[in-house]
Amino acid sequence: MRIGEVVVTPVAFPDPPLLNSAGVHQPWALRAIVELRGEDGLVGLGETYGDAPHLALLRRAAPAVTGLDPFDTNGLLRRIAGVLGAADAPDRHGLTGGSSPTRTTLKVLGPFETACLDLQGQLTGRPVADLLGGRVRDEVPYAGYLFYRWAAHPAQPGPLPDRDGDPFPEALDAGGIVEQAGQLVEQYGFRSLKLKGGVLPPEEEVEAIRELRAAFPDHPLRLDPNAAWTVETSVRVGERTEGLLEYLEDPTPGIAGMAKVARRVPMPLATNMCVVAPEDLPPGFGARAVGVVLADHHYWGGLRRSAELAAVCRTWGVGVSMHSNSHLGISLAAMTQLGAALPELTYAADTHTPWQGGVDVVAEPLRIAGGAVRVPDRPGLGVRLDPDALARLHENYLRCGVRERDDTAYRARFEPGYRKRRPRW
Ligand code: GKR
Ligand code: MG
Repeated sequence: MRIGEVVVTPVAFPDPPLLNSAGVHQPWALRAIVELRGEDGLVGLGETYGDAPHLALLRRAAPAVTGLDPFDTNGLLRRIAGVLGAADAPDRHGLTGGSSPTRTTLKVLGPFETACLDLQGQLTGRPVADLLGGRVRDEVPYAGYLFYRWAAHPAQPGPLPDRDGDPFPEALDAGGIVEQAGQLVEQYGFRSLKLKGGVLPPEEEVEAIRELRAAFPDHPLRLDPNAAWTVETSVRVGERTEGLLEYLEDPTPGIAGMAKVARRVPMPLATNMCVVAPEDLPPGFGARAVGVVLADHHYWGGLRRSAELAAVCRTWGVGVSMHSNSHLGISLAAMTQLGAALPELTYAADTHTPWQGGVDVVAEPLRIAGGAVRVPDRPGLGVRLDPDALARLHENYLRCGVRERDDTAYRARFEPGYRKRRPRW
């Protein structure tokens, strides 16, 4: 079977005003949905970032994928690398590290590789987890992802999403975060919690962790300020949260800074910012900068390369967790298939799913219950596209006016003078 047609569709879906060290989420999150249509009617699915520069590269790569055998993922990389050359799409918000031609190629490869594996699974009648070595678990645990947030997006020109899909109130202090955690734990059964930090002065975020610990004594906790702190601040927070955190994620920018912090804090440091591509592995691991890497098939070049990353981590005695950005159900299915097959995944994976208010492009999205997603037995990724939903979300994209994620510029519209500073404290 050959891939007969490649369709890349940008979509937009409502996103609440979640705060982070770069600013605040815009009202619409962007994704691109990749369909590899086989000559025999089968469709392989992939999901990735929808920002304009990335979208342009996906569209540049798409014709090169036509005619390919979906089992030939080495050929897929050759073809994509061939058409991209030294293209380098910027990572303006910088929440997943910087960019380079290698990173750009792997980021473009990701959704096509995932869609090829979906096709391979459908052709062989096996779930993708089987193609990745077989299941080591039947359900993949996810962490409840806590965000400081505004109550609602401020009034502004242009269409705003309906607030009905967003049942969460404002959270701008420790009390608000504990309340939000309660809501998420009750609704989804999460058994681990991650707080997105880098928003308030560090002492206030330490206080939120203390209150979370008091309210949820058995939940492993993590704190991720996205490199908002200096080395000294990171060390101080590390000391004050001793015994409270399973890991501290990206407290400070860069491998060198992370290595300095790692030597002085009691808990492992995790990252989705300083070790984000193969070229970062020798310096990052050599410097002992991190104890946990958050794998992410969207920028590590797909599911098999993420499994390879996990194997490298095992060799170095580095733990594996999983990173997420605002996403839909194809990504959740891909993360679940990967998580099912990774013996090295010993932490609950991140997901933004609860923030998407049930909006999706797949017909029957996988559900989080008891803090985990049951791995589907169906062939491939185990989800199929809902064409009407895809059309609606594409219509959102056409109407919403957002073409690139820029949390900093969006926040500055309401707080003139706001700018991203890393480190800030
Ligand atoms: O959605 O605001 C967000 C997150 O901060 C995201 O962009 C990060 O990439 O979740 C991510 C992380 O763990 O750093
Ligand atoms: Mg992170």
